[in-house]
Amino acid sequence: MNLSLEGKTFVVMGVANKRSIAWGIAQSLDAAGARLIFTYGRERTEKNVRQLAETLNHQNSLVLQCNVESDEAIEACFKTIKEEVGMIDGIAHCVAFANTEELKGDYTNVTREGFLLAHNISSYSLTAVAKVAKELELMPNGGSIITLTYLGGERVMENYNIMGVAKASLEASVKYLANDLGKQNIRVNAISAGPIRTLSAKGVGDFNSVLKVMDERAPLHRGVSIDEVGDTAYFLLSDLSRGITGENIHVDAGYHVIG
Ligand code: N5H
Repeated sequence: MNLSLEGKTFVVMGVANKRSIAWGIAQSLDAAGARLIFTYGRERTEKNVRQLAETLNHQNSLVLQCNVESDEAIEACFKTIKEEVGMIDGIAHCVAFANTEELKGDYTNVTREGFLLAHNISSYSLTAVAKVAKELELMPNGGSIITLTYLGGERVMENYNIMGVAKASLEASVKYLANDLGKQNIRVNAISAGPIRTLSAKGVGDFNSVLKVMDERAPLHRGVSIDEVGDTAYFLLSDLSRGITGENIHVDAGYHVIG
């Protein structure tokens, strides 16, 4: 089995800065020889993404805006990708959002608007992207799609609240999408990452204590890094994982097996 990703192209959605899990994924794919296309949501992250992309082995990455709240924007973005590169081999979907004020206290504080917003950006966006990739026949030779989730989608984790419910929806979508896209030999999987200090974790009051619990209780007695998630993404996006779809792999130092 060839470990190289040379000659393969992947779309990485959701790099915000050098701490982003998406950036860990990009670095692993780049080290394996892949060509990358980056998409960002907010205008203000474009410069960051371009600067980071310049540090990769593979130069001239395509960097495009993709507002995942809009079907038209997603379609336009992936049409541009098709025009520029013809076909791709996979997508890393690393996008989520919920209102900060709904990520603390009681889950029942969530509003209808906040509930829909979190589901729209954090869950439906995966389905919307998979749908467009299928319709545009972007992966004619088969492919692999991955998304990021967290243990709070499977069980109650303090403060995760609406994001937990959105991740549960995302994880269920992975299974239904795996079943649909399997006909085109496109695999769909999730990585459930342990807590990592990313932009998304910013503003989380007691993040230090969440990390401390990893050191104390996770089977490996430590936290995980973006490059560890990146290497699992590399595996899932490569042919090494060709028999795996609809799966959720925990890259969390084993924390999910602890009661
Ligand atoms: C149990 C926890 C702690 C509670 C933290 C929840 C984090 C949820 C993730 C969402 C995506 C964070 C989020 O949307 C924050 C925004 O309200 C405010 N931030 C922003 O607007 C920044 C600037 C932008 C760029 O952020 C986004 N998302 O676009 C979970 C943690 C132990 C693990 C964790 C941090 C999980 C996770 O899903 O990220």
